[in-house]
Amino acid sequence: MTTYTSRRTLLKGAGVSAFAAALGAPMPFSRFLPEGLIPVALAQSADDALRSKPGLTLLNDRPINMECPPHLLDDNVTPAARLFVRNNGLPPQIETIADVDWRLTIDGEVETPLNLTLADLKSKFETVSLQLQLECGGNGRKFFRPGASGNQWTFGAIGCPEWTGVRLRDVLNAAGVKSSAIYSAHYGADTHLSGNSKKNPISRGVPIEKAMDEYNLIAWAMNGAPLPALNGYPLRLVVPGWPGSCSQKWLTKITLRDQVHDGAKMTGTSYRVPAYPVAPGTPVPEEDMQIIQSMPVKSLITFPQTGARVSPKEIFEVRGHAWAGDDSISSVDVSIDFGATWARADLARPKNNYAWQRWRAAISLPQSGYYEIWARASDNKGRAQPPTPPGWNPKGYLNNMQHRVAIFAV
Ligand SMILES: Nc1nc2c(c(=O)[nH]1)N[C@H]1C(S)=C(S)[C@@H](COP(=O)(O)O)O[C@H]1N2
Ligand SMILES: [Mo]
Repeated sequence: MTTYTSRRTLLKGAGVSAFAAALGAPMPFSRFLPEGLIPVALAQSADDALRSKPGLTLLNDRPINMECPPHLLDDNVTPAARLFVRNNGLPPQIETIADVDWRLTIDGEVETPLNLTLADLKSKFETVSLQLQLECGGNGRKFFRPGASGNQWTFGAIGCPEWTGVRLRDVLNAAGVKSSAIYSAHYGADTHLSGNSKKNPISRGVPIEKAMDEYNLIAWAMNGAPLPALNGYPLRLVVPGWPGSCSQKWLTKITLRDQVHDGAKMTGTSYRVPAYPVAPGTPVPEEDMQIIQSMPVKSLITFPQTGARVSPKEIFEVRGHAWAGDDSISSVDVSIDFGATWARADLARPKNNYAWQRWRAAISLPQSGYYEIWARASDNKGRAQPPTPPGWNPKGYLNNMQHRVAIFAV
């Protein structure tokens, strides 16, 4: 058979088998699919994604990446429709997922490898519900100078829903963690953008001490309902406090390893930052990059919405959330004068460890004009949010600068 398509543009050999698996159907003409083209049926349309999460901002459609504007994150418990989406590949098509066939494998440095159904997870382990923050390591990337490639997240790659599942620790203990286990490796059912079934879109892990933290969940529900398709249906990890990338979606396997995991997005500049401060734009040798662990102290102003109008001297409430990775919040302060003076906000206790904390302050503006409200959270280790992006790094991670909203007194 002859074709007019240059062979150079065709996927090599076994390349597209992952597409066929995700489609649930063979692709008789797969050898002619030009490299870089994603089957239409798998490239979930941006319209569908936005319909399932109205009001979110689409940053990329292949793969789908969406963030939530801060004023839509005002709920104490983030609704599923407001939780951001960070996809590195193509999610499994929800129509092709049969819950009864879903398996979670636990293997590697364990006494007894496990192969668990969803029913096994629900019946053999204690079910727990926890409100846990999930934030992308690249949240705030847009504000670094020089900029970094990748999704240009502003403030909205964060959410704090209530998750239901079983403790990762309980499942690992059931398999029997060997003393040789030092790191976890997480695998999901999504497909690499190339369609190459040998490549994972992302496979990250955490040191065994973090993996055994009692707050990590293998979750099947968010806010009492099955996980949304875009957020990992039917099963995902939630490893709160660390970059969201540790929380594998569409979870199929956890391998315990006797070395630091080297899966996709564990090496190079992925989720790693220089071990020492560098001047913006400096090339950093790979051996000087270290894996991000806890996310830094941060806060959002969720009310009022930026651009709001109030009357001079009118007393109104400002509120938002604050969180601090593995740590907790000690105080939140607000300013209406570009940080010259600060007033202490009321701070609520978190629902549980790793849940964000609600803060509120009553303020007024002295006379008509333009103001900004700034919020600054401090953590229990005495670290506070800076007014501008901190520690430049090649991929633009860990930007915990203060959130500012514009406000007019008229
Ligand atoms: N299987 C899989 N898991 C994944 C990802 C992915 O692309 N594939 N993205 C990770 C990243 S980078 C983040 S920030 C979180 C985002 O979770 P969410 O999309 O539910 O908000 O999922 C993580 N888990
Ligand atoms: Mo992420």
